Amino acid sequence: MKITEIHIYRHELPVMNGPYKLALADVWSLSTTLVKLVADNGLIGWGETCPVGPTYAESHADGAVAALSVMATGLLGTEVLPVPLHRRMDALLTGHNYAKAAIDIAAHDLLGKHLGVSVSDLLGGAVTDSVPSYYSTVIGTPDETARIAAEKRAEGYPRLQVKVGGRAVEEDIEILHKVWEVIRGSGMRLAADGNRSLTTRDALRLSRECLHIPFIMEQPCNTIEDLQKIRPQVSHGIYMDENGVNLNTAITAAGTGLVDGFGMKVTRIGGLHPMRAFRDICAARNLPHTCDDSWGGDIIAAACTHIGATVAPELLEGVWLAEPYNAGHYDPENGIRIEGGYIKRPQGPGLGVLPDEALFGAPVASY
Ligand code: 0XW
Ligand code: MG
Repeated sequence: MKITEIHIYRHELPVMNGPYKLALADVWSLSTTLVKLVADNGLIGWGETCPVGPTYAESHADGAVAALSVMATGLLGTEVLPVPLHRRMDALLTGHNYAKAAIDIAAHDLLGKHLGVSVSDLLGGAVTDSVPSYYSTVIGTPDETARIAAEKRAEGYPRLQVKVGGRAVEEDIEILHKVWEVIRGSGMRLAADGNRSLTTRDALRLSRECLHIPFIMEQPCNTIEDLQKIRPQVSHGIYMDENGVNLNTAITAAGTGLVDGFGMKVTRIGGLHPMRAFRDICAARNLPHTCDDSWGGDIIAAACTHIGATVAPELLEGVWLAEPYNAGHYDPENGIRIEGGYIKRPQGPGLGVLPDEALFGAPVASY
């Protein structure tokens, strides 16, 4: 099965009850990029990539379209199989994992449809049909964040990620104390995500002044060197998120014991094929991790859910979806939803999601 057509679409995803407020960015609306691959047997596969604004990571919406356009012509005629496809993409363009991921996801969708199996089967096999999610708060006041924590605990979320940073560390410390009062004893796991924003000075204070609260420090500071600096001084576990830009950085972080786990994004690492290798490296070192993406609709949500369903349950920290912030679904019937803190694994071949193409309008580019 070979690629015969590539169509690229742009679609706007306004943030419901926005903004989504991170330490270093407020986002009101996200521009997602969708890829439709058509194969020589007439089958269609969908992929998606949606950076959460231009400052979260080294990725942005226009960059995705540009990178896809650089590769598109050279991908026509390529076998729809992950290994030759990634080799070809790497021969056409260095880096730009987040754009390659959209092609990778569409290829997995196509291949699953072709073979009559789900994407999780392609990735080695699902071990659950009910995939845990987690709730991520926005940067907010201590009382408001504690109220959300109580609400999400009651809804059944097994994990909460509290955003910290971008303000006085005293406020973050207060938030973690208040949230812990609300969730202690419930079994709900807790992460404090600095999204690269804390100085090492403040990260050390956050850990020291919350000694009794068992949270994970997720990407507290900006660089790997910062993480190396605080690592021997903090008593909390550290997860790497934004610094894990490819398999190479993930292998080093896991292999040198720099981190205790990862927040991982399917698109940042280049798609489901490298994500599968990442999953297995983490399993070899007994390291927990998430299977997320930074934003997106039903296509990216299905991709994250399928890979999440294949992770050893004791190592899966959850699959985060932008679904609670999205106004609707691409697939009104089989759209991916979080219910009671868990996501049903999509059924059917491929991703198990069939987008209503009319939503996306005309392609911005076709090859
Ligand atoms: C909570 N997320 C998975 C969604 C936003 O893109 C930020 C991200 C994170 O953990 O950094
Ligand atoms: Mg994070």
